[in-house]
Amino acid sequence: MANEKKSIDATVNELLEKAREDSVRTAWDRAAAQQPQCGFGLLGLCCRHCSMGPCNINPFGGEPSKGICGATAETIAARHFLRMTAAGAAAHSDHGRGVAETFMAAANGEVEDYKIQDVTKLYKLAIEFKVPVEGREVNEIAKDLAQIVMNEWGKTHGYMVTPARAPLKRQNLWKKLGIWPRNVDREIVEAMHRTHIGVDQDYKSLIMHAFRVALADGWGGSMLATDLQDVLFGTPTPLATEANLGVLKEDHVNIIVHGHEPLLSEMIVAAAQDPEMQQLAENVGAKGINLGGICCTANEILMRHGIPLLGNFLQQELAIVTGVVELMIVDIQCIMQSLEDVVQCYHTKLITTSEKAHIPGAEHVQFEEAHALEIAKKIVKMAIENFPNRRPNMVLIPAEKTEMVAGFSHETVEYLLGGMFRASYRPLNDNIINGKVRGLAGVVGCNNATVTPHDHYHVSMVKELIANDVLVLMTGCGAMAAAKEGLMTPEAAHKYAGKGLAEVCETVGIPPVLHLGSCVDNSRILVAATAVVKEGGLGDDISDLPVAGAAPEWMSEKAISIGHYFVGSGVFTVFGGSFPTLGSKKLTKFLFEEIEEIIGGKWAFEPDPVKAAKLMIEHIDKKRKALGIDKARERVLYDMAARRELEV
Ligand code: BF8
Ligand code: SF4
Repeated sequence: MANEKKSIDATVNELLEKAREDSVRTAWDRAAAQQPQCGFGLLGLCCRHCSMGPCNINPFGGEPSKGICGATAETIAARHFLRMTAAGAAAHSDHGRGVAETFMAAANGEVEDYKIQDVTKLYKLAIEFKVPVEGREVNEIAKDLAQIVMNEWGKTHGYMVTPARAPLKRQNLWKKLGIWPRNVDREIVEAMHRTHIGVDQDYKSLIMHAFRVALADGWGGSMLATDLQDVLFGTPTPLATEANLGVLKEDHVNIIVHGHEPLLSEMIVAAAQDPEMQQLAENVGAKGINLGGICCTANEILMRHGIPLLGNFLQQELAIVTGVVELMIVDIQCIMQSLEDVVQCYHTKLITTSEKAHIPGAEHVQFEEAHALEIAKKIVKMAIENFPNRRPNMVLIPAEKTEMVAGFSHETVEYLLGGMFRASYRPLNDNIINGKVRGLAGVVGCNNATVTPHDHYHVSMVKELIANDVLVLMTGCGAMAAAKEGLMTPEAAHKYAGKGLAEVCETVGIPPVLHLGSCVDNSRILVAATAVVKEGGLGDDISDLPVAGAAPEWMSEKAISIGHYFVGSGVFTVFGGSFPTLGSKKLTKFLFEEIEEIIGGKWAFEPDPVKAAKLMIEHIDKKRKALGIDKARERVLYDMAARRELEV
């Protein structure tokens, strides 16, 4: 297939051409080699949970209709869905645990390179976890808080604390349904138990437990990861920077951080800015050190330091194909094993750093929080020393780079809307009520080499939403797609947004598409949605709000966990690409229709991004009608039409 079909991002097509010339195989080549993919697997009808299997179910209704143990299509697909949720929740939450452990070490004074930076957020958390704050030193409070917070991963009795941030009505529903999570580890362990042969064999019960697992992630593990990262590294505030591979610099030492944990990338930022390192770079003939990020760790250092975004998931191999990357440092999650093959063709060094994530052939430099900056400097030095090995005839830096604004934490949005001294979501609620803002959408998730052209689905969906006055909140690789397309500048409001949304964005000074951070920061979307509910006038639960969620190019199990906690929070959520339960009609009907009666949110699957956006808008309008604010919007539209007539 021609390269121009692979992505809407010109850097990708240009570098795929170069990859071919350099005899480098990429995810797109391997995706082609995998065709046709197993239909049973695609439909969720393959089970390998015991050694009597693998068992496949005939999706057309003939034989085999059951696994050897008697498991039905519903059971097999639901077990698979639950295991995906558990793996996704584990990935997010184990990241969160790492942050909590570092927070505890920082509070205990055991790690000198990490300090508490957002004391206000620390106090807020302390009060929430009932840690006394009056007249106490910051570190004393932090020590007690760390001790208590760690229990969220594995307390012996009781329930998780942070889901109580949800609107009261939602909390009561979770209690009534018995899905308020107990602790992260327990819910994930129980998911593995339930999905073992011969345990939970009722698809509805499996899906309800999947809610409990997903809520432990979104309202727990991920939420605490975000909060504690903000405490340690600062809560993001808006800043301007650039996105795409054009930010690589030919005359600089280029270092890429790739993965997820800011514990590592924050230290690399500090090390790269160290004057001693800058001097070393000059000594080898470079003008300086240029740092960029791939995947969610990029979003972390973008949000807090304005470090440019190099690219999203499917650009990780291509970044190396530019031939100007001295070193790529990775930690956990979404790191392709193929990177080790790609670096063989260039001078790039690939460094793994996490005890949990090794790649055969890559050099491993174990990251330790107690010596964080020292190790980061060692890695930066390795990059500098590798600069003279660059092969000038292998270099191609694409021209594309796009200006963007990022750094929209829940707190910042509140300040921007209401002002520093009366931070409030009131102006947003008022503009939703008067119809200038039709509703809100969270568009999140990955890239997927089987969903091409890359980035197209994110960008088309988001353009359709903002053109229809829906304010879009984004995270993860989707956010990067929108940033690269130029949708994250205040000017984008005028260019792409509907009149109502554009007016609001221009008044507040925000883009129509807000970057809220990495995938664990989807918790910021939950907090923002709750703040809108609590502000008043738009119902008393998230499920009453004119909001919708989507992941048009998802691939990671984390996306399933995110989608399921969106649905579990009362949000209509539509996925593209493929959907893992389609082989079971009953289960799919349960997730796409019946679940709404139970939980207030529901799933949908629509691979066409514009049609998916229309489904989201339809849902938003349904909620506006139920709230009795649909007329307000019609009036606004009439006014606009009338104005246009006057102008003619
Ligand atoms: O956690 S969006 S490809 S990088 S999984 Fe991975 Fe998907 Fe990107 Fe971030 Ni999220
Ligand atoms: Fe087959 Fe049942 Fe074993 Fe799954 S658990 S592999 S359906 S026998």
